[in-house]
Amino acid sequence: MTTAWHVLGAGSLGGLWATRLFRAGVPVRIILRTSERLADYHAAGGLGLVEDGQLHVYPVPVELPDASAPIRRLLVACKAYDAEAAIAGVAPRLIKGAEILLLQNGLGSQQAIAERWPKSRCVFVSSTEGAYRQADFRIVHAGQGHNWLGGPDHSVLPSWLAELGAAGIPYAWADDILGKLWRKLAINCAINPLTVLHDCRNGELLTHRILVHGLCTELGELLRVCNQAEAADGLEDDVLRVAEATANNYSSMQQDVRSGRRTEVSFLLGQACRTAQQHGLRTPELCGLLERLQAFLRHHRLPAD
Ligand code: NAD
Ligand code: KPL
Repeated sequence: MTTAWHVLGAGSLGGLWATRLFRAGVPVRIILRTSERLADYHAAGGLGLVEDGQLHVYPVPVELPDASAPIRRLLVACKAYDAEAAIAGVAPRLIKGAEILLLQNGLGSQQAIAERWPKSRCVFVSSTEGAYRQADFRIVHAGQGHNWLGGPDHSVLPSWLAELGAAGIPYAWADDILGKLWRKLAINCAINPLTVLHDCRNGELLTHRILVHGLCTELGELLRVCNQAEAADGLEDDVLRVAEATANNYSSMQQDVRSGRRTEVSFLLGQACRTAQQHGLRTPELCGLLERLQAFLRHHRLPAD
């Protein structure tokens, strides 16, 4: 029998994955936090996905964390700061050797989870797809992108990758998933905090090249001391390319701040600064940026971690 995918976190990215898997005939179950959320879900009539302006609602089965069925494959699509606690809520149901796919941006949460559940097989995912919530259980597929998947221990290719292909989820296996995650983290560190502090779209950073250059220089040094030399190569050019390609967009951190939501700063710039400190590397531009960003967040009564 085909293994069911349990999806923890029915938000933007979790909804995008769950609906595509479900409509391809892959068994999927969404885990909702409370019976109130379960009632809201049934009232919404299912999980809606808007693609090219067209809404389709899919009756993806839902359950609570304390349901009885064992979990063999868990897709964790919560924010980085919620992921570990969310898994802990279903941990008694994880079978030995269960696969845990982690969709979180940044770094830090994945390692904490892999250490806490060593009997599970963690797969890290670096996603450049774009989705947002129009309403509860209504997801808009906003940007085409790609998903890189890989094991922290260079593990063998999982057999279920074909299910992603069948579901139209763009993917590739990455032998060097940590390099991919570090590269994305570095790009996010060079762009996202500045867009918050300057209250601007990504493209405006092209007029702040000296600031971007200083950050990219330190990020490149950090990647090299972390044995991620490949992720450091051409970083600044890539940051400028991304800022130009997404010139009219607001970064995800800027959107979080504008909507009064907690940011993932601790797993992005915070992680970069902590790692630099652990390696004894001085990164005054990055640390100064983190201090200014945290002061800004506190001033706006948002968590600074
Ligand atoms: P989101 O806020 O839209 O969704 C997260 C969901 O997790 C929410 O519905 C929340 O209620 C749920 N959740 C939290 N704790 C839970 C628990 N204990 N049990 C069950 N559900 C729980 O977030 P998102 O935008 O989908 O982002 C998820 C991750 O994917 C983040 O790390 C983000 O950076 C990354 N990411 C998102 C996008 C995107 O376009 N949205 C793209 C790339 C990467
Ligand atoms: O990933 C991004 C984000 O907004 O989080 C981009 C816009 C690519 C740059 O950091």
